[in-house]
Amino acid sequence: MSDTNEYIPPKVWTWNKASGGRFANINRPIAGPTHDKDLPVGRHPMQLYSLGTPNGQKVTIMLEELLALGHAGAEYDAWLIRINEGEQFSSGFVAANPNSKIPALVDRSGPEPVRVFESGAILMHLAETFGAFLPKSGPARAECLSWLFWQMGSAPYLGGGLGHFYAYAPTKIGYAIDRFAMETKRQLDVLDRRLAESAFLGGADYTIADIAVWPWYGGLVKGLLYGAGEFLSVHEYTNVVRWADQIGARPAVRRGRIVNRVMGDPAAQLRERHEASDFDTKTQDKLDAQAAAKAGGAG
Ligand SMILES: N[C@@H](CCC(=O)N[C@@H](CS)C(=O)NCC(=O)O)C(=O)O
Repeated sequence: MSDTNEYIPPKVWTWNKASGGRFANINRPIAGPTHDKDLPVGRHPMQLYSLGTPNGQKVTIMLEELLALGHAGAEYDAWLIRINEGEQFSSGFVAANPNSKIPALVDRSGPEPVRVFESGAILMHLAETFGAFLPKSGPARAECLSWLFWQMGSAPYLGGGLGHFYAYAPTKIGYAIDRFAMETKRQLDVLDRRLAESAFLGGADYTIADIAVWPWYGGLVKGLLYGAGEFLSVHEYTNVVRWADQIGARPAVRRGRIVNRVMGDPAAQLRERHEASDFDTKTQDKLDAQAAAKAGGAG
């Protein structure tokens, strides 16, 4: 039986701006800046340009973990990049990340600013700079890096595959959803088996591998991604759930995961972070209350 909606690819693909779906307005087949605008620079050594998505959360969690260990050099300004408004295509952002995706870090601790893009590279840069959350050598380092790069290669199937076709695509395509649900469940099983034999992904210690994987797969098993928890029977991955809860309870993770967030509970949104005290005074619920009090006072 032939599908009347079947897509027959043309000989040469051309850009159809009306392809629809969430994010259609920012997708384009070319790189480079769309407009001239410099990035802001704050006073701290680390300047982060990001958004509180799973990829962004990895870096803010890492920075908060480093600060919790007492590394003052990890003090940071976290500037908000609204990707749905195309801010990743400014000339300043493209200079920090030619791939126009959050997160992008500019390390200003040395004589010249150093740009670092790709969240895995940023985690490694910070881990090596501060000598933390990455074993220095041997099998433990190899295991940590293996799981770090596993995340980099695997999460696009979860986000760009399952998440896109299950939650965002303008039509539900059974073939695509089935394909990526199968792969996502296989990945969850990979993690579940590893976490049955080991406390953390790299071994006995918490490392950048956990920091990279947690926002994606920890979020998924806690039912926080794409409304797909029941669909994927995530409760079956009991070792991943145990690990996700353990990491989610860490104070630095509780701070890092709300930085640059613009959606959800206003109490869990710290849209920009410039000082440690911002967690107490500048979450969105507090800013809204201040604005309401001011408006009430003025009226
Ligand atoms: N492999 C990249 C992925 C980064 C990424 O996909 N970022 C998304 C948000 S989570 C983004 O900036 N999208 C904007 C766009 O595609 O224009 C990393 O790990 O840093």
